[in-house]
Amino acid sequence: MQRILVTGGAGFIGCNFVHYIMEHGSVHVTVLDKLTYAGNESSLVGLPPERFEFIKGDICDSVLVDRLTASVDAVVHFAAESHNDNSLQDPRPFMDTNLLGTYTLIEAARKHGTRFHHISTDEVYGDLALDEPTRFTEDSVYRPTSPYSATKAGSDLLVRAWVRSFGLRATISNCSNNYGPYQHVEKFIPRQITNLLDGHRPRLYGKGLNVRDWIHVEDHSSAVAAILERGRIGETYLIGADGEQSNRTVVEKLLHLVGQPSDAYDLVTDRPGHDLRYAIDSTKLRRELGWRPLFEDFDAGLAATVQWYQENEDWWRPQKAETEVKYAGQGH
Ligand code: NAD
Ligand code: TDX
Repeated sequence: MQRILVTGGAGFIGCNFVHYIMEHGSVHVTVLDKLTYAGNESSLVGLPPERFEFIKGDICDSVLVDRLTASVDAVVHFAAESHNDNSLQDPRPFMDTNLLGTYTLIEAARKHGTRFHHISTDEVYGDLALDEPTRFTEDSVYRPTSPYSATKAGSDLLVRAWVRSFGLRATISNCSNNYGPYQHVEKFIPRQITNLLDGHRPRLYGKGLNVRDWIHVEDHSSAVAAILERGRIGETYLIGADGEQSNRTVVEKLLHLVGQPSDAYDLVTDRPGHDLRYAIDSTKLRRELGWRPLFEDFDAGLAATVQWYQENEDWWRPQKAETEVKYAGQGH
């Protein structure tokens, strides 16, 4: 594979993937990104210009998407409206980008016979009870609960239909919660880290008992690279690193890292419809493609992430105040 188009490459996971794939091979990358509030071109500085191109544009722009898709060997599709809380305030951009944007891309990939990889989330499977050991597998039933997860589920189903009806050469991956550098301060871990750096208390929704299955973003990148290289067309792969933690435990670990008492947090208004627990069984990916996560020590990964936000205030500071104003309006 010589040339790839990465949508949403100025976002959290997309930019980490671009850095990863360019460091681990000789591929040429074109990023297509609208630079919404969540996109940041500075996350892509330092890439070799002879192998990298940035295009500001919308994945719903069929003329632009058609032209870019025609000139690459593969499309890796990260672009999305990605935040559940935003989807509860205004679902419309989620419909446009996650559904119509994906439709626009798969139509172009179908026309040009381009290999397509669709990035999705474990949230399409709904949630699991807190007190049972069950985990999601590729055979779990789709039961999305929020406008965000419903549009991601819809986009997955579009890709599956295009594979079956039109022979689209596509794969899908559904990953658990990512953490690491370049994540927007609206998301749970960066919000709490930057609150602490600002001398404010972490804020837990409800009682803080909800569980997320954390994976370091670089492990997500290596899994996507493996699927792109060796995944079977038409298949779905779940990506996870056995990283289940309650939100309260994560906050207690962060407080420990900055030398504060473990109860120095606030409980705030819960998210409506808040999914209780996500957990991924990634056996298929590990057995079939020989993938395994390298960041298995969550405490070490969390400490490195705190250090990254300490050292990169210039990157996150411009978004912090407006993000907190938005949350204050939601009682969070
Ligand atoms: P993000 O919000 O940080 O980044 C999204 C990027 O997409 C931004 O750069 C934004 O400018 C761009 N974008 C949005 N609308 C666009 C449009 N219409 N046209 C072009 N670009 C557009 O999101 P993220 O956390 O990096 O998530 C990336 C992908 O991974 C999403 O598809 C998301 O559903 C999926 N995912 C995320 C997680 C997670 O923990 N964050 C877990 C599993 C799957
Ligand atoms: O301030 C907070 N306090 C809090 O307790 C915030 C922002 C969140 N939370 C809770 C809600 C969730 O239980 O933390 C957990 C994680 O919240 P988010 O970072 O908003 O992530 P989540 O809703 O789990 O969704 C994420 O993982 C799956 C990504 O945002 C999605 O894009 C991905 O699909």
